[in-house]
Amino acid sequence: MMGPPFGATAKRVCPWGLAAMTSFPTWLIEQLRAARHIAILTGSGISTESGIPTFRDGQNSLWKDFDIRDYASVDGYLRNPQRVWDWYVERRVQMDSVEPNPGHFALAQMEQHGARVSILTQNIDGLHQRAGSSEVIELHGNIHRSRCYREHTLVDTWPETAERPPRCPDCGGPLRPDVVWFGEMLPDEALAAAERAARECDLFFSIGTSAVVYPAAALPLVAARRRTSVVEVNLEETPLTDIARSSFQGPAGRILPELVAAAWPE
Ligand code: BJW
Repeated sequence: MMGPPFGATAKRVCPWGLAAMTSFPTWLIEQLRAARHIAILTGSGISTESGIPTFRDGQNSLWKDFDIRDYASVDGYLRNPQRVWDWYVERRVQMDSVEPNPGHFALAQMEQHGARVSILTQNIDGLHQRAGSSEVIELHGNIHRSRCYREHTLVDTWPETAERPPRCPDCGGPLRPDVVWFGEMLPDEALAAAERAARECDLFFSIGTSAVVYPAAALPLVAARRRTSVVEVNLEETPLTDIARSSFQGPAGRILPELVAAAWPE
């Protein structure tokens, strides 16, 4: 599906306090119904209605209380591996205690209408898989796995030992969560698959991400450069809003089920 030329879109921004039901432009409903491949970039904003905090925005965000350099960087880990390990254990327990929300389920439902749906997620919580999405590309890892800091060997669980972090069963090196910190490369295969999806899809969504962390933030631009329509769902404007063909301002857990219902009424 082709959108209007990059940068020359007539924008429809729907401020969230105003309408009880979102109204969607006809072109979007038509493209959703006709799409053969939909690519969807998600960020922490889609999981926040499940009870998981975002990183940067607002009163409940993680980095209001924690310094990113201490927790999401190799330097922070090397300075205090136990502090970082304990923080991730706490977050993993919290992520395991919540459920996918209507936003996750709406994206999983999109698959039931014939299109391939590639979820390109920056989230490490596994909620898309739990909601039933079948193609989930994890760009920043998954909190349910750990790996050896020294040899990168993957360990499928988080061993419970008195020592924190625990030791790698193979080489005795310290374990770390299998997530991507600042300054680290994203997993090659995941990034290549996400870039391919952004290039090849005929409709692209960016949902619940501030769109400031690269290279994930470049994925919508890959799609837009090929004149694929980019649609954003977020509580607020982001650097992507000007590039998106439509930007819907409101909670993903409300807007996405409304969009699916508008495209495929029962
Ligand atoms: C709702 C909502 C609701 C709320 N409904 N919406 C090019 C240019 C500039 C910099 C760089 C560049 N290339 C690389 C860099 C450096 C760096 C980077 O991007 N820095 C920028 C911040 C300046 N990138 C990297 O280091 C990456 N590695 C890399 O590029 O390697 C190559 C390289 C190496 C060395 C040098 C140069 C290149 C790695 C990035 C790893 C990010 N890791 C984290 C932590 C993961 C593990 C963990 O969870 O602990 O990933 S950081 C954090 O940010 C996390 C997230 O996945 C990521 C994105 O955040 P997200 O999800 O967008 O959250 P927020 O809080 O920012 O936004 C939430 C949004 O939701 C808001 O907009 C709300 O409004 C909205 N929202 N409720 C809808 N209900």
